[in-house]
Amino acid sequence: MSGELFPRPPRPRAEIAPGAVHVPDWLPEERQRELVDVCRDWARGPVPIRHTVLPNGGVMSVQTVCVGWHWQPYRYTRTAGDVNGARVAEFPDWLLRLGRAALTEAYGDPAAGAAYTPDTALINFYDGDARMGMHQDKDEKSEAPVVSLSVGDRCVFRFGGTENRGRPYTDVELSSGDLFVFGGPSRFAYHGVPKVYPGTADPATGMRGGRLNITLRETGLPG
Ligand code: MD3
Ligand code: FE
Repeated sequence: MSGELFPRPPRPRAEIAPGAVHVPDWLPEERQRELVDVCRDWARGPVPIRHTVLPNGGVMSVQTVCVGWHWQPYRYTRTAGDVNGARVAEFPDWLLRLGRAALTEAYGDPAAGAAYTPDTALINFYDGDARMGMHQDKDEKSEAPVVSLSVGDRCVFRFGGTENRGRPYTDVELSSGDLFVFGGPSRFAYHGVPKVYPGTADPATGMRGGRLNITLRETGLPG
């Protein structure tokens, strides 16, 4: 069996703000399935996936596992002192190449792709009730773009300005296989995920429910 009962029409690529490029359906289904498999492995360890605890005592509804460097608010470390103390999994070479290909595709600029050296991946898992509030990502000491890959359930991605978390913002629906790159003036924009649509994933991706988002980043930290 292949194909979908209700195929969705192709969506055009869009630059929603300077440096913020959405490339719908970039990842083929087979590559999505491979990503789901490897994320499932990383979720088991060496540092198991967890709900990140914020300094104010709040607990994120999203579950996160990291590769290359471990992120906790508001720093990157090699070991996960807030989980089990283990060293995070190595950032694999195939993921570096995937990040370069993503940047080349989004910006149409092979030189920008070749210069990109992401050294950490944050893998977020959203069940039906998980959300991510509006925030900036500024724990990285590099201004290099962030590459985002979505797999599984569709969501509303909310993109705002760089000054504050309020309006105006642009809402974009992200679907399984979509690529989004945030560079240049968009790198430090506020953004969030106010809604996930449960049950909208194609089971062929290997997701049994929920949404995965993989972001690739340059930490700017030494080796
Ligand atoms: C814009 N993740 O992990 S991906 C995050 O879908 C995060 O899990 C969301 O926000 C998610 O920090 C959104 C899109 C995204 C990721 C990083 C960005 C947009 C960004 C960094 C700067 C600007
Ligand atoms: Fe973010």
